[in-house]
Amino acid sequence: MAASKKTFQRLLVTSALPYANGHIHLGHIAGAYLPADIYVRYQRLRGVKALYVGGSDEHGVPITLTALKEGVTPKEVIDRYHTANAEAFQRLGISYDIYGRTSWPLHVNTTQQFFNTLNAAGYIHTEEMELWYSPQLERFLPDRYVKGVCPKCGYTDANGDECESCGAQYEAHELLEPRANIPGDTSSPILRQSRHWFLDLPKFRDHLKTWLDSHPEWRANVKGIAYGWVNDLRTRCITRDTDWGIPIPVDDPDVANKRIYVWFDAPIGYVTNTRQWAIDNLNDENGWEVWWKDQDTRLVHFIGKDNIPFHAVIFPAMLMGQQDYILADNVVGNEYLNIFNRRTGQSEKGSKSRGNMISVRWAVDHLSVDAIRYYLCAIAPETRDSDFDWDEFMNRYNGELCDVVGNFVHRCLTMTVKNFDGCVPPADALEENDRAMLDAIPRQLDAIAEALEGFRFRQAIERFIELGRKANVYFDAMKPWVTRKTDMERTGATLYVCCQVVKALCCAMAPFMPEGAGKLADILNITLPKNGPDGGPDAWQEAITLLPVGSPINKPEALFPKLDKDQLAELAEAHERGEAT
Ligand code: B3M
Ligand code: ZN
Repeated sequence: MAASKKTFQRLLVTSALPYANGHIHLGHIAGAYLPADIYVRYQRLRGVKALYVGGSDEHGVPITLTALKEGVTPKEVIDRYHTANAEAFQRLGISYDIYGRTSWPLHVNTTQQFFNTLNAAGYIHTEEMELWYSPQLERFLPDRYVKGVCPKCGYTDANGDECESCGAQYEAHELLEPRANIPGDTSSPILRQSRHWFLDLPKFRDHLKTWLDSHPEWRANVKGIAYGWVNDLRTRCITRDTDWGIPIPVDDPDVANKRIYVWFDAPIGYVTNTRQWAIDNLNDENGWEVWWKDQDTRLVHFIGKDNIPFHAVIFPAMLMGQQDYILADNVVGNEYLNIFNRRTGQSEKGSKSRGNMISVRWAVDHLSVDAIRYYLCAIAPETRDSDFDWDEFMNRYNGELCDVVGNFVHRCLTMTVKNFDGCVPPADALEENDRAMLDAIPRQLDAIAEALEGFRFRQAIERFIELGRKANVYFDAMKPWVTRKTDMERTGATLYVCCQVVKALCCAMAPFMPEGAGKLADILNITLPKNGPDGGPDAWQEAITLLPVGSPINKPEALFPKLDKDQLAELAEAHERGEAT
């Protein structure tokens, strides 16, 4: 039910563009990045023409506020964190085809084209509005520059026009007890008139509804939020009083100290980055168009839940207004990964001020990439929030990936190398048990594929482990270490079957644990195809073709080294001391 009904020629996957104002952390990864990467790696293995686009979001108040608080320029902030985050993603094996930047000059062009097309078609108009203004700094206080008490729920750290606590949106003047959120500004904000550009979202109501109705297979959280918005569409301000952002491309004296709102330009970054990818890789300025305008392209966005309205309502409306763009076939919205505090025994939100976040750069310095990816996929916050918990990390990684899969692979390959001269043994003596195990391989791979196609990543990785469990049951029942003493033919048949399972495990683990898969492929002397955006052979099909008798097997090394208790305790304590950010 979850997979698309239509068949497509190519697949375009995006992950939300994180603000380049801080280090990417495991909460981000579990939501929008790892699932997308697993999905793309799987599709590439299947030979699908797939392009995975990401990048930094470099505009908006999150950037300028960080710059202000750190006493540096916005440019310094984005350069620092863009570089750091691109590297962190790469170290974690997030396999973008391009990791772009919304500060690229090309992005000004794409964004202004979007704006102009919408404007020419009558979807943009201006309105006068009352906004908070600092008399001391003589500047407007957009978005998070002003804080106050939420008029709906009383939350005391609410933003100028929306409350992060209850989700309410309101007019600036409704905010209670406003105060400037700028170091050194002690004046009381006042309301002042400013003219802004608005996107006429209600004009897209019918089109949005029809499109949402055509996707009953989407996750419930995404549909719920999207329908909520579509049933209550309002015009939306798409400019701000700031000098950091993309200039408004109209001839009007009022645009001078205003820029396009970050949430207008950010999703257009997906298009810009595709354009840049085509220029860099195809040397073709128009090479991007097929990815965004051909009805045979399947577009899938991976995001965290706070980004759902932008990807399931506003950006689609902006695309509809361009006339010739495709719309997303799925918007995979994830819940949050919280942190389990071992001292209090409570789950808590990851937050900068608490210092409880675990950055990717710290994590990859201290843990193996496959261990991180395994655990985060196993607890992915798909339908509800989940907790990062160090004890669970160790138990699941050691108990599942190491003990079930790693151990089976090691036992099988060590015995094969020792007893059969490093070659896949002859299979002359296959019996019913052996055939049943061989038959289970394609069924289990199908089950993994079915879960992945349906964006159920937790289930997919469970089914992968299940193949390992079945293999262990088989191995223990056949007792090759016993039969070895009396019946080499029987032992050979058992290990022949086990080698086939190992080959299937190698392919099936590749989307989740690419490092382990690479090592195992080397041991088995097989190559997993490195398919790119042009597609290629279907390695998933290839995975169920049997390794021929006599194929060479190298001496195995441990794929997934176990974590020990002391090591884990040290990491958990460093995390508690706030050293993992
Ligand atoms: N930068 C918000 C975030 O990082 C925003 C996403 C943009 S996606 C086009 O969650
Ligand atoms: Zn509120």
